[in-house]
Amino acid sequence: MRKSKLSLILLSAIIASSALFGACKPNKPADNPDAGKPAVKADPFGKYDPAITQTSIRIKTSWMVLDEGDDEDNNVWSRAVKEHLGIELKQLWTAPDWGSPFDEKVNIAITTDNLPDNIPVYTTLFFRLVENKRAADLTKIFDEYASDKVKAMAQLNGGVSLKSSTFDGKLYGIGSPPSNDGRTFLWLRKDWMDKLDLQAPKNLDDLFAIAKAFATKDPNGNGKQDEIGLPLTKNFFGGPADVRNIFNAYHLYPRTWMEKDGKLMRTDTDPAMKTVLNKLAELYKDGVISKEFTIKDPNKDLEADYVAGRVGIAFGGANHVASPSLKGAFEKDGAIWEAYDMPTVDGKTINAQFESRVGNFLAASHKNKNPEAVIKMLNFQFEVDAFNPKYVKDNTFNMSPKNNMNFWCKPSFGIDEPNKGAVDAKAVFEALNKKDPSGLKMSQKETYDKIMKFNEDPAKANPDLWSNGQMYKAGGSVEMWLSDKYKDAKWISPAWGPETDAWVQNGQDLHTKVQEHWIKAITTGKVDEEFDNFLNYWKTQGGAEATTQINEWYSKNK
Ligand SMILES: [Ca+2]
Repeated sequence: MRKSKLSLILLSAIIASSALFGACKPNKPADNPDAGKPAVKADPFGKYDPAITQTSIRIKTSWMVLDEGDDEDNNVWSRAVKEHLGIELKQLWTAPDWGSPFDEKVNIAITTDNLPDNIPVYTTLFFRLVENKRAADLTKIFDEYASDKVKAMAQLNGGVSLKSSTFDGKLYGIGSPPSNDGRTFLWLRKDWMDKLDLQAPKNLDDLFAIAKAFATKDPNGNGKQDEIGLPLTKNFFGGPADVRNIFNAYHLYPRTWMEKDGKLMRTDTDPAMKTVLNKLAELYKDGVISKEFTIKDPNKDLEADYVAGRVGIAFGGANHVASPSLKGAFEKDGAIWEAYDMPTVDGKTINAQFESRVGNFLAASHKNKNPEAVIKMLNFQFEVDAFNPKYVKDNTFNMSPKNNMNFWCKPSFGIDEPNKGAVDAKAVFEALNKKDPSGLKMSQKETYDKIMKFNEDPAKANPDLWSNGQMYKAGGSVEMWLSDKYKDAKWISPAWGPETDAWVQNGQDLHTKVQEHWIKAITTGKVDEEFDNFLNYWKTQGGAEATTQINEWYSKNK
């Protein structure tokens, strides 16, 4: 990357002077008493002596209670950065919630140029900081001071962390990339499959045949046709039966932007979507999709249907078997859930769909005399989050022994290693295979212990132990999740940039409109007509403008 070359050329003069002069001032080697001396290597974990002060800001809601005697300026995190980095971390102010109180305070601080040294903010606020020239240039500082862990995080998802924080070639912050390690599996009730003599689905038609058998052959054995074949909700996404998997099985990625012929296009306007809508309309007509899906509560009602033993198909992550719906069905209806590879339209491996837009950013004030301290605190936070034994002896950085949520006091709140889930699962899975938990972190050891307990007597296991046992058994969802065939099976939206004005204005409405149009298409079967209606709405109600604007951005930021 260009910053690496630049920093090599400018190394000696700049390292020595950056701590003395604010980042806003030009570096003038002639004024620098250290100029000409050998460069001191930047230490990502070096302790300031004497200690320096860094101010910050944080959200502090009424329910973010700390142990008695602790407060926002004196807590497990502030004491640790003092001890290990020589940084006195002081909160300039707190806000009682995300959104309006926090945003207003940051906006005022931007206007009056009265920002803290360490600035953890989210999207719009970060862009405003940069526009108003309140953020320190971290280009060289990041290169020199960011730890390997922080740099690895910054490379995820095509380097979106730094790309999103770079303006005119200069780095003004660090973004937390969205996670891309999750993966949705097809979950089926194995007890129903066995009862109806059904085999694991090899292709999509097999899956739809299973759904039809579940809906029509009374697998719950109550003599009534009360089962739901393919669960669907009026929200389509989220909840125990996220339908995204069906679209992804056709290599379609709804509700985001994709590249077509070198330009960005809203995926929902792709006529290929009609293939899936036609299939869903057919399943609705055949009674495989419940006629009540448009009126039921997407979460509460569907969960009740699972628990009551009326649903045998679910879509969710490797841990979905531990969700209230699936675990509840085990507990109340004896459901045995197994994870399966989701079949696809052409037999190719399914790609998991991920967004690329960064939500949370960390910046340093342009007035911060030690902008590298912001990076050092982030380095430290990543070590603690990885349970580095040099800094971490117990779980108190997360939860106090009195069960208070200490993690709210993280100096760079919102910036996290996004793919912790797979890292934890892999550690536990490998420890189980080796029968050696000695290398596990505390939270991982808890999971390990549950599975060992489950293995002692699976027949007597409670639902919590059972669901963990299902996940971690040989050939279970965790092993599938970590398998090589899924390593690169990801689809990441190319639209990593900020939202456009047109989208801010009309995006929510267009989003809602997609749902309305899908519901109409599925329930009436008039897919072509409804799709054209939607396209017309899209073109005239802000969608065309949003497409033009995002492509203006894309042409400069591909
Ligand atoms: Ca029945």
